[in-house]
Amino acid sequence: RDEPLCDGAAVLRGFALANEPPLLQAIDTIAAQAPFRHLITPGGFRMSVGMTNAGPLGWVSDRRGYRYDPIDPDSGQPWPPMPDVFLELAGAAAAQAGFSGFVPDACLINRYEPGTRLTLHQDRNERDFEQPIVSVSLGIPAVFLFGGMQRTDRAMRVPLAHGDVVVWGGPARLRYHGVLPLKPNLHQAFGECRINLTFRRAG
Ligand code: MD5
Ligand code: FE
Repeated sequence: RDEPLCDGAAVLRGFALANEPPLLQAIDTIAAQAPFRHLITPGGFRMSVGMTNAGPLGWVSDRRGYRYDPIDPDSGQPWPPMPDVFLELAGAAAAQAGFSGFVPDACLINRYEPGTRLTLHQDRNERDFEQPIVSVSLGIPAVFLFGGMQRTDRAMRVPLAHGDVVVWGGPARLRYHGVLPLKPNLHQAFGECRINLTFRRAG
């Protein structure tokens, strides 16, 4: 069931399926305290992906740059706590892919609606690139772009469906990646959206 994508990256198909109800419930609780919002990039563009966070650190972007912040800038309060079901899922997925002892301190929650995309980028705001990143796809399917170490390297297209978990570590950790514009679709529990949980050890 596990598909190695390349050295350091593995797709665990359906790994999160058994946890669908508690994950959905936890996302609703987090979004009630820290609603999804469209952040502004340092270049002044509004991101089409809606974002919120859970855990000690949250990823934020504004005209000053990208960073992790313990405080939600919209509320002035700490981000909602990381639910146990998140910690357990991320730790179990990382361990299955060969990264035991993964304890994330940040969960970025990305909400994609039809037409929403994420342009090619690298994740490099974290302190320790030896730590893997665990990504959980929920809701309507998406096509993930998995590129190389340079933006212009040819990207693989990886379809990701509800319940799929990807672990990015080792040499895959700093590869360029993105998400193609989401096609209109409907998921019975998540509606017209794709939710991605991105677990990181940021601090
Ligand atoms: C998503 N989110 O589907 C993805 C999942 C983000 C983001 O990219 O920055 O919010 S995480 C995918 C990822 C992370 C780290 C490395 C690699 C992919 N990679 O080497 O391809 O919303
Ligand atoms: Fe990323």
